[in-house]
Amino acid sequence: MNYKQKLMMPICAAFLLYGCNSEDHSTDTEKSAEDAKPVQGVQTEVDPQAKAEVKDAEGKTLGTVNFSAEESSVLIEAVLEGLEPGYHGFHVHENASCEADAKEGPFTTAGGHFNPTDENHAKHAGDMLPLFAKDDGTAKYTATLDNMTVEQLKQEELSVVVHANPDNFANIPDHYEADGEKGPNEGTLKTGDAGDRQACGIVVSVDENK
Ligand SMILES: [Cu+2]
Repeated sequence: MNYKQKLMMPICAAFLLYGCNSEDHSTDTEKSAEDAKPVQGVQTEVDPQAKAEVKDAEGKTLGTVNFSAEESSVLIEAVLEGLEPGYHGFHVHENASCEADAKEGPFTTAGGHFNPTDENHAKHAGDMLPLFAKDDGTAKYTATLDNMTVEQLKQEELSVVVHANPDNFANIPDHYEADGEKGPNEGTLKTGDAGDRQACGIVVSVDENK
């Protein structure tokens, strides 16, 4: 018996009724209680100045994305659920419109990436770090970016889009070639090949909605 085990003995005696396995403190009960918890949005220390409630094409709310100013950067925090596990392209798009039944496909009314300076992907103001969903479909996200400002998010009538596929950030080296063209093609320079739009939320200024 090592020192740690000796130390645990009296503690185990005290907790005899409840069992004592120091490595199994996350019980099934705790886990199912967590699963049952509805998405409450993002709890942040700083109140966000802008936010987006993200819904899928069936109109189900997947969670909230919060934006707050952090010195000259934007702090982005999100808690989402109901996603396909893995990486998803995640951007601020140029229109405040999230139509699930849009003619061109769900959420195509959101338009392209927010890109006021006419750059290629991944230098758009609206390009964000990818979203990663765990096997249970939940994603907890924190990032700071300085390619856009909270003022733009509040004033420019924008939306947040979660894509079906990962974002390649147009990182297609010249040793890749398609149709005689080396590197990223026009579509890749616009979208990062992140694919269909699975969820969307209109960015609203929090001050105006209090
Ligand atoms: Cu996008």
